[in-house]
Amino acid sequence: MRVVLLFLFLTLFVPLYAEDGSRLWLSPAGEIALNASTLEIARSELAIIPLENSVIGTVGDERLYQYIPTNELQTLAEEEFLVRMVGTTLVVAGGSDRAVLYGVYRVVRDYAAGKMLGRYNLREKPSYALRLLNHWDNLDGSVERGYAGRSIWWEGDTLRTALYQAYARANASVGINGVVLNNVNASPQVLDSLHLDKVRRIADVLRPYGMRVYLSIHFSSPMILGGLSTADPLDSCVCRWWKEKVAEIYQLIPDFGGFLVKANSEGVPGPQDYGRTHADGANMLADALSPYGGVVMWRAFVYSPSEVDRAKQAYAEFVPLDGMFRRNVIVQVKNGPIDFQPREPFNPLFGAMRHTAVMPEFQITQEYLGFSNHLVFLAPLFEECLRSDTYVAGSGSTVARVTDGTLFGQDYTAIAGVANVGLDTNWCGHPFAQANWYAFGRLAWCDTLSSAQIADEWIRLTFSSDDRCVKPLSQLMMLSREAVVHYMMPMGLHHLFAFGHHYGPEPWGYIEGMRPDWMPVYYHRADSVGVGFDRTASGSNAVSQYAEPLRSLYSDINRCPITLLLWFHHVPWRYRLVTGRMLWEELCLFYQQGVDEVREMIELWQSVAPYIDSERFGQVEERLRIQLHDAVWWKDACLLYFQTFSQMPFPEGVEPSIYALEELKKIKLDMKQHN
Ligand code: BDP
Repeated sequence: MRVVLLFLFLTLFVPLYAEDGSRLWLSPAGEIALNASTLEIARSELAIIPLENSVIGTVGDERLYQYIPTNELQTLAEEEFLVRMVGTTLVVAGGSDRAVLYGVYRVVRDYAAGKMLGRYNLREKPSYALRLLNHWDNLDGSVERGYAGRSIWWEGDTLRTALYQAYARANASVGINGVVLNNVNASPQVLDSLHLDKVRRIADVLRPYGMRVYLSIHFSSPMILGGLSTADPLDSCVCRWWKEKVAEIYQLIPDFGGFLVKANSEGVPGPQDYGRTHADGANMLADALSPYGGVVMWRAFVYSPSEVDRAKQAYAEFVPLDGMFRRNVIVQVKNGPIDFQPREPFNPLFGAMRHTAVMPEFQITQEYLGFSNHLVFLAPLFEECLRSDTYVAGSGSTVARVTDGTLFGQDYTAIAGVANVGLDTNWCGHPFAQANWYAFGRLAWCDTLSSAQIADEWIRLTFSSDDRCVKPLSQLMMLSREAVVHYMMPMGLHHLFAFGHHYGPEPWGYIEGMRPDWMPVYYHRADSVGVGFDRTASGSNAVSQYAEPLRSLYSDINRCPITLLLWFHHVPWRYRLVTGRMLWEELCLFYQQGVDEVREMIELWQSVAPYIDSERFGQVEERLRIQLHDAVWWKDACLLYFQTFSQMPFPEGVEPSIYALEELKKIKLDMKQHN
């Protein structure tokens, strides 16, 4: 008997796992029953810490009042928690069960990262009310732009209960409270009874962790599923169809979160097919959802092949609709005006719609960032966007503040990240890609956190708390995003990717008859004079969508930040920049710097070898080698191609190319994805 108990104890509490990455940043979990309540989960998580005494509960719990003054407890917002050490008792109080769970995860994180819990006194609430992952998962089990295996939700018929529980735990540990289970390019079938039943069963597993489920919908569902002859949002039969569908969903899932909608974008149907607006479409769905407290997240990722600069189109379509959306509609806006490029200026829609809830959408999956081969820590990219000052209500009107309710007091605040999760054992493909999931969650919880702090936390939880490991690793991670910008698309260049898979370089990309805005030459506009997209008043005038003083700053070739120069200007090859160098020289040096930075990342990784298990060490090392190979490939491809226009040699300090342009042009990777 004793042996059995000991064995049980060991299997429950001792980390018997290999370091295969499946643990993520979490401490090993005790067994948690499927029907456990949120507070039971919180208690079980807290049990890993040797505490003399602890009290956890919500404001209705009388025991808390012995420790915490009434006014402090009664002012706790729904998702707010308070953690305090009172004598030898750790107190975690929350405005709701899930707030308590968030408080507990905060303490567990600190404990696991080796912090002293002695003088706890903190109170936290999230920056955004809805903190969501968007899975681009198809019902056939594939994942659009997914690089970590098949879909955890839709691959096969099985309900992967233990996996969903682990997923929910990981999300709750950083405060993510919602998940869209299917691709924005949605199949109408997700709303049939078979799939809704699966959604119900998934929701049941996620619920105790404070997570709600949402679905992407196909705008023509009433026709395809319901047999109607139209999907016109002003048609009464269409409205009724959606109302009945929504009622059916809430019957199964009483806390269903709502719909995510991609409409009239990249060829998918939408209200404009019937001469209606985005607001008409969104409001029709919002009316169906509002009796149940559901929301509509309506995406602003719209552009069509026209004469108008793609970067301007979403703003032009959406700003005139400001104030016309129902209060439970949130317009979901990608961080930049084009499409998740290594660097873009912030999307000018942020701050431009004061009477509409607007939410940022980030991409955690590395569609344009080397898939799961390249190590790119994305917190600096997210942070750069959130901290960008839009100036729409004077200085300090950051993207974070115009979206999180601080400046405009929206009823709903939300933020979304396109998930990088799949069935791979380590969830995300690259061991460091987990850090991007973690970082998204942490920034959704607190939009003023610094990337450096997030890196520090994640390293301690994932690898080691030894400073000899934390410091170099943090340096490596903090270097990585700038490195990828440098070796792929420095100085504001964008969309130089190979058609289809978006992995390697194809700056020469041009296919007769193809949509121009899906081809690199549309974006870089290289010619014998120079390179870059003129978006000033003499060009597309996209600068006009930014408030002053940004408009003037971006318009001025000599003051425009060098990081965005070619985004806003067509700059002559011999133009002398403020750095004293000619554009051509500067561009070459940036590409070289990117390559050098990857070499530096490799050295930093090697320096932490003694602190890392051999399994993950080897995986990362192998991928860093691929990254270096790819960095050189990017440098050679872009510089050799641009050289055909600039007609100048590489400046001193730039390594000669090792590939020939004609050779590079022949590379065709077998990766099937559209545009
Ligand atoms: C692009 C992707 C495409 C997505 C689209 C979107 O290439 O796969 O469907 O964005 O966000 O980045 O709708």
